[in-house]
Amino acid sequence: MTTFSIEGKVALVTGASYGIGFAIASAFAKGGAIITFNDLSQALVDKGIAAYKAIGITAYGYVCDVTDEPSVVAMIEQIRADVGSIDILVNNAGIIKRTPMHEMEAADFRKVIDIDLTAPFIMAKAVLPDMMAKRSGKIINICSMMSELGRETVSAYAAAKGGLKMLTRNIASEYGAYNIQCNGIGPGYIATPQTAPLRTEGHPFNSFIIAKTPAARWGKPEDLAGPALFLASPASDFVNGHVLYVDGGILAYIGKQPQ
Ligand code: NAP
Ligand code: GCO
Repeated sequence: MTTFSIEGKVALVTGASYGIGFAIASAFAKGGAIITFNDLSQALVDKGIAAYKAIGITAYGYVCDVTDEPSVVAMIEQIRADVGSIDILVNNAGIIKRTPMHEMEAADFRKVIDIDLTAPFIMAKAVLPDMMAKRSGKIINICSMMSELGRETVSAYAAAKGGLKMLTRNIASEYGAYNIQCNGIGPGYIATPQTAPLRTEGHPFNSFIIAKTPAARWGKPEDLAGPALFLASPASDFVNGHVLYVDGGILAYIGKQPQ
């Protein structure tokens, strides 16, 4: 079914050596896309390439800090030379710092904003010219429950992910006329290294999230593959500026009453 086909498309998934990015890039590869990804060190890029190879995927890896605009521009140029211009960009790379706001250093707040919000701007700005020339492109920003909700200790992350939702809507507004669609994916609570501290045995957050999720489980990175494939394919050519929440129903649910 060509509607969902991304056969031959060039996809760049940032921060995709593991975690959610790896799951999305793997799904794209199985859909016939050419996979490119970046990470902060050659060691992690090599680890990622080996992980993709272990599941039968030839991935192209690049060392690039997504906050470093000259490095991003150089990476995009290298990808264009290696495999072609980028058709699908997934802004996945991100960090979180969990600190009570009144104790958070401004430098730490700025670092989260830089990686989780400014970097998606830098990445999208770098790929837009080729997409505009081709009059086709897909940009997918990995947002969060914190694009809609707050909680203790994640002020910087919520501010960044809330901003990323609006950056998504603005890219959709400004570039829709070029047949470029920009949408977000808002994962719920997913079992990855980023949430590992919240999933330790007996951690109260563990049972809290289970009670807040109708699906009564943590999400898996693979739960995001289908939604990402939809937003990367022609099936979503008239979907623009939308954040697709893949959260097991958290945002719809008041939470299970204590037994
Ligand atoms: P993760 O396990 O922490 O992986 C994050 C990835 O981003 C790592 O590969 C990391 O590389 C990379 N990265 C960080 N800073 C970077 C930079 N400056 N330049 C290039 N790469 C960088 O995170 P995850 O759980 O897979 O989450 C991926 C995305 O989904 C993030 O945007 C996160 O905010 C979002 N998200 C996660 C959840 C969840 O529950 N897990 C839910 C909603 C949204 P290094 O290993 O080198 O640091
Ligand atoms: C946290 C978690 C969340 C998840 C995700 C939820 O500390 O609350 O890390 O922020 O990572 O963003 O959608």
